[in-house]
Amino acid sequence: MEKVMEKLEKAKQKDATFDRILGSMCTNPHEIAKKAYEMFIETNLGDYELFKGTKELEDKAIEWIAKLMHAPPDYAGLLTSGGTESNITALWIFKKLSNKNEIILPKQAHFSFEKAASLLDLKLKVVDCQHFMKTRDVKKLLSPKTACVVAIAGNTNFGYIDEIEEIADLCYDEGIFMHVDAAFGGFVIPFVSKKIIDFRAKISSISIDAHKMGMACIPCGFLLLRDKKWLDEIKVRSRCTHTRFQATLLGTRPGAAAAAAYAVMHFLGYEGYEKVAKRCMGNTRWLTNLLDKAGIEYIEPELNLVAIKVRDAFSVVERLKKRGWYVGFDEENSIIRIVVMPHVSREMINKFVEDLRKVIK
Ligand code: 0PR
Repeated sequence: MEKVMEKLEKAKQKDATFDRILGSMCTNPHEIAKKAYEMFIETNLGDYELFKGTKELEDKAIEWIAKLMHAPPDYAGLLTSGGTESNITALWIFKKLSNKNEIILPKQAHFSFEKAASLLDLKLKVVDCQHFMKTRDVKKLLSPKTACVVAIAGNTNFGYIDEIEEIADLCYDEGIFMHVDAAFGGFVIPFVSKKIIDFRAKISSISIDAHKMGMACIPCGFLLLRDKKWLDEIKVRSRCTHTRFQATLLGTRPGAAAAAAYAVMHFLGYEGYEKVAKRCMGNTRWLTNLLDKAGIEYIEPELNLVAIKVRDAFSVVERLKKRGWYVGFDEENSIIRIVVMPHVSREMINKFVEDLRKVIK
């Protein structure tokens, strides 16, 4: 046992730690989430007849997020392994319900939609927008084959929010499904923005990740659907489990993730998350103030994500790495991306900007 533990320690030492990670949408899970995860480590929600208590925690976590997203009475919620699974599942359902295969989505959409397209044989019609998607551009791409429009609430590169309310109205009028990817923004926007991204708009579904700004444990996301009947499209009889049906992409699913999400949601409450989101926004302004002072250009942030304009993003990333910093980047837009997650302190930001100045001079 000691020998293996030593090997584990050695491997762990090679990993980056969050005190140097600035480009990730993941963060250190909340202490209570870690405790809950450990406590439920062996449970499997793929066969919840065996784990009724864990299933209750999953249902309560889904209820918590459904309330935050103003879900209607007939909603259905799934706990997933994250944004990718949620996005794939939504498109899977909407393709089946509509019997159509075209998806309209913004250029900034996450690459998980490419995976969905490849798996589900969908045609992606990409809206060529700069930072976020506008209703008038969606209109131009609508066709009788459109199954669903995807809009992003907090996109991966800029943290911008598409025109969700207006696009939802358009989709509703045209009888088209609309999915919102709020994997990143779902735990921030309700607390720091007046924009409506949830079921108060005429959206069909929304995905929100608890393993990002929700501070739960990996893997944990949620998919909410306006109508629970839609789940029938993906329901299969499970012949070997004690549970008779499954309506999830995954079979065996970690109950520990549900317990961790439940624990942190009920420990922090909506007020606790509001504090976290506001602190992250305050730290984002701290970062942009320092960038202003240093004369470094950036794209005005809408959420806790700053896209810094640099000349050669790839080489800036490499030089920052040599100084121990991990940032995100997008070569096409020539930006490096800083996600001001809960673990990103003002002290980290101060040190980082000092190093960034040296690197780009
Ligand atoms: N939707 C949006 C808007 C996202 O930003 C992401 C992930 C997803 C969906 C997919 O979520 P899952 O990875 O949970 O399936 N966006 C980043 C990415 O993978 C997050 C990221 C980046 C996380 C770097 C960690 C990291 O080290 O591109």
